[in-house]
Amino acid sequence: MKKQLLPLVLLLFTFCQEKAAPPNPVSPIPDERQIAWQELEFYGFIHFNMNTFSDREWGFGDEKPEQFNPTALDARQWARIASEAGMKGLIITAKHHDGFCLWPSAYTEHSVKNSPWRDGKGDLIREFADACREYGLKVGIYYSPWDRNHPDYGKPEYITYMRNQLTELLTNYGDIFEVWFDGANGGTGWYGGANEERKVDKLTYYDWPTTHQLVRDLQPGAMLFSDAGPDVRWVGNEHGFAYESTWSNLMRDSVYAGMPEYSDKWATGQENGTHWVPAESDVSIRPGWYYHAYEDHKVKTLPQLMEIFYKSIGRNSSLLINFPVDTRGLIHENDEKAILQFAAKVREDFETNLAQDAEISASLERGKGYEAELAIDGDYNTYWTVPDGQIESLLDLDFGKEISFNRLLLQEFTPLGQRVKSFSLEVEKDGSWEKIASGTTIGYKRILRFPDVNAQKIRIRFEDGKDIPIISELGVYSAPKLLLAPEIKREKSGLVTLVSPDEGLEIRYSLDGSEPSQTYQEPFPVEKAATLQVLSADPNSGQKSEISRKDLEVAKAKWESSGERAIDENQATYFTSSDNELIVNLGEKLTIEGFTYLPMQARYPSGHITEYAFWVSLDGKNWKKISSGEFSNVVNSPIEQFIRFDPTEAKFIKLQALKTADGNSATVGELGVLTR
Ligand code: FUL
Repeated sequence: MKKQLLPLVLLLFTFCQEKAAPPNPVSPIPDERQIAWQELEFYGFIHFNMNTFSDREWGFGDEKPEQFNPTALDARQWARIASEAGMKGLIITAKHHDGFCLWPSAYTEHSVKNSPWRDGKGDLIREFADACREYGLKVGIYYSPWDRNHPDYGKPEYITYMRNQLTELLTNYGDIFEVWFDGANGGTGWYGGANEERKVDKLTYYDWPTTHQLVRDLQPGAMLFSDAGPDVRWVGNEHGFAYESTWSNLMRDSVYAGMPEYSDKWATGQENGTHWVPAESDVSIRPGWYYHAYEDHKVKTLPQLMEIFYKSIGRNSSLLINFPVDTRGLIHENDEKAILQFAAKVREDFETNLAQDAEISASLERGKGYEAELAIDGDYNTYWTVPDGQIESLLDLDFGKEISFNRLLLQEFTPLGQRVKSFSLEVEKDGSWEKIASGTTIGYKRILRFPDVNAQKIRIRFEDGKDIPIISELGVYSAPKLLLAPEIKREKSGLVTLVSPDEGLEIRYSLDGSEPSQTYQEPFPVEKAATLQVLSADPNSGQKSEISRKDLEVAKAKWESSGERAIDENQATYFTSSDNELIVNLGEKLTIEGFTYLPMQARYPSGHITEYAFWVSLDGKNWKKISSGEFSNVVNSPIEQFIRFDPTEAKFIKLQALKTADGNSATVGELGVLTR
């Protein structure tokens, strides 16, 4: 009888045991506002304003309100796409550097009220806020401190103007979740007709403490963004990449918005940072922040977007992806497709947390209320931790059988501060532990990617930290491979490299237009014209990507020209011709049936050829004109142009620019010939 009672008594004892003492926070710690914001993780930017119509990135300030005229504006379309993509909010450029206001501000004539849009009766911030709320999205405001339109910019009067406008924006449109102050400011501008350069002291001119207090008074829940926070900081680049080690702690008093050394010195955050100012990674889905038709073919690819996801959200940062809304007032079809594919792939990668079915145990436990199980209960607010002083500790998972996985996700309980400085992942192999991946900081969320590994037992080793680890959640996932065709690269010599979209895939190719069957091992030379077909295959599932085809031309190995950068097979470089000609010695006599012209692909295009003549020669002295005409839509769509003509022999070729789009010297991204 006694024997039977003992376990019961013990059980009762454990049950009645008091929760162990909670761990002490490690400062700095986030405030309530920051804790709530942290959960959003992913939200969107809308760059839509005067620049959309002037086709610029930074308007000068001399634009006219009449230019602002979207033909089919629908803020509900933006909100629908953002919410389908899993974004939790949107931030709009209420006023950018050119000073035009998307709302009918009482303090300026330079706004929608003097534009033809909605007969001057429209209020885009109202339409935007209503659409966001309809789709359950939070509403954010970008307001440029720099104003290249305003006559008073640089004087104290302008600060009053800025605060008046902020008061309008933060009073009339309901709750605002983030106010975005751009660090880019001061410089040349129109300034009411003065047309001059106005430098400001970025540290003192705006009297930030007073402006911040105004935002606090009007919108107590809003996060204040700038390079220096105070609530959320810029990640220091516009690629959407946080750092291997990303601290939410920042030496906030050493930093101010727009300081030149910010990116190199401060953007990573600091282990001993004095204030909690987490990072936000901002990036546009196209090269530009604003819409330019000439970037329609440059929307980020799925592999690029996934890289951004893992290097931002996966590295203790929030992610802010920008849509350059087009002149219709809509998110372009290409951008919508890209963001929805991205969202689907993120969902797929994190569909099943394999850790949730595992047996979890810890080398150490703090006591009741802090058990290892709490790291896999799906509740961020409960956590596993250890007794004080035990910084080095282990979490073990046993899946019950061998499983395959390639992602590890960890979350610290940040309300008690960021702690972990290094950790590693080990798997059990024949009774001993083998390290397969490691990381430094964790913070709110850290995701490690590694090649597929099979194991029944894994161990997470917390090696070093500012204090004991406090782990809210842990996830183990098997992300399906990114089954896209490999990228094809070719050098001037003819050497072809195939780049896999993901780890662990097999790549196959063929050179005669047949089904790709040859396994790719290393770069291979292709000197003659050939039809290259490639695909990726997942050896585990047997699934294959679609086939991608590229018609390769004669290699440019023997080609010589003073415009080397136009024949180097590198799309990122270009040649500028002072005499509007490009002559190439092909190094051998070829029968050609046409040529190709790739306009320069750099961010700010110049010298796109719109009218051309094409010449051939056998000796480089006597030239024969073979073709002339126009590259019709090259400004809006600078994709490769194909011109065909009757077969002709050539040892030298000459591309002559008869006209360029902007009158500048002709530029050539790449010149090629067609022999088939
Ligand atoms: C930068 C600005 O200058 C760009 O135009 C854009 O608004 C980006 C988000 O921030 O600093």
